[in-house]
Amino acid sequence: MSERTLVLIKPDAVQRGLVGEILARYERKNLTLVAMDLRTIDAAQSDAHYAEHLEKPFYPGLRDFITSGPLVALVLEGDQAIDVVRQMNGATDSRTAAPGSIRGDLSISKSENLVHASDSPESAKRELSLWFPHLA
Ligand code: FUP
Repeated sequence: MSERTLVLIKPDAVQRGLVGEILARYERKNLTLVAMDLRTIDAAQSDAHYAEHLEKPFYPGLRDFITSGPLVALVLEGDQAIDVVRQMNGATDSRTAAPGSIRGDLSISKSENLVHASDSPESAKRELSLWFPHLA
């Protein structure tokens, strides 16, 4: 079943010049690029996006990081795109993420882990309306 998922190519990836590499992987997988925007977000957008993490001890650092510079927000579409993109991104902690995944190949950090992707249909719906409210 075709799905849409919200992906962020995070500020560390932009800063390291990895946007092209990461985007190319999603394109080669034959996911459809529905929307793409380079933007720098403020603390309010971070709080809304990471609502489930607001009280976590790592959140202040995460908010500083995600607001530290431009990121690229994407909407990707394809058959089971939510799970497919999560697999391509790899485990949250890049140090243990599988080789072949974006995090496993390109990052060695648990916090600066290059990418975000929606983790369920419910998250995708919420995140798509938060980041791209003009899309249906
Ligand atoms: P993920 O769904 O893989 O992006 O991971 P989570 O929703 O669990 O965490 C969101 C972000 O918080 C991660 F991308 C990195 C950051 N994080 C930390 O910095 N430290 C932690 O201990 C856990 C998560």
